Amino acid sequence: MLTISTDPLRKQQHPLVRKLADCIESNWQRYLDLSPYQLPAELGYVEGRLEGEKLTIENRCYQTPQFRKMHLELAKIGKKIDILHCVMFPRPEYALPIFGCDLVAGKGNISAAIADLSPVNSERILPEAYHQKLQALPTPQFQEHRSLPAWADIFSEFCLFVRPGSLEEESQFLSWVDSLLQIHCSYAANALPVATEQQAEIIAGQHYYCTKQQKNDKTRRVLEKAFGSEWAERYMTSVLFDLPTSS
Ligand code: BLA
Repeated sequence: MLTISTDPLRKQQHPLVRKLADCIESNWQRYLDLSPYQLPAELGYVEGRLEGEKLTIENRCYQTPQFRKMHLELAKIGKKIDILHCVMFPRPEYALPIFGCDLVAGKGNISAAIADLSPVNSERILPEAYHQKLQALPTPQFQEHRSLPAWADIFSEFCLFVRPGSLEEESQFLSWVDSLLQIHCSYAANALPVATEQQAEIIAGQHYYCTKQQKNDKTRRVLEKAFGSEWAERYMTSVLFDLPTSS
């Protein structure tokens, strides 16, 4: 078993970022058989400067028999902003949705908290087992829901995109993500591979997902300002949302 050690950046981050990172990793450890995943050289840990502030990015990346890449990224911009980004990309042999989560925490408040299990089959529907379990969960209650930008047609009907406004709402977001991960990781651990003919459809669905995520200007702008546009393009297409290839 691969043991996950705690990293230094996490200790300095917003409590919800820290708790969410711990929650993600403990679900991964509990349900899945992790091995390391090699990110492109020199992109594991990066530092840049953004408007006089230091931007630090720390990546953790694993793979399992069912997932080609499980990526957890923590970023910090000076003392101002803490970011958690996480995506679990299934291997094309498995008809599984993509788990994705992004949390952007400002000094006093959290400006964006989003989590989803996004279907990538041509019908764009989740497996029935997911549907049943997600529907049975208590609906989380938030004062402020945020509306999705135009590129975000990849998300499921269960996508949660909110601005948590209190500790109570923060812990509701955390437990919602914990439930998504329990449903997803326990199902994936027992999933069977699909027929070879179905893999092209899964690859196409993951391509579509990545292409859309690469259109997130807010993420791109942060990276461009700190590292330049070429670097940002390379990072978004090779670390954050690289396209799957057939195995
Ligand atoms: C929004 N993402 C944002 C915002 C920033 C980042 C600064 C704006 C916050 C706000 O509007 O309040 C920045 N996110 C980053 C950076 C990284 C990152 C720099 O991950 C990485 C280094 N984004 C994802 C994933 C999802 C996602 C996996 O990476 C969803 C599953 C969604 N982020 C997402 C969405 C928005 C966002 C939908 C709002 C975009 C908008 O309103 O235009």
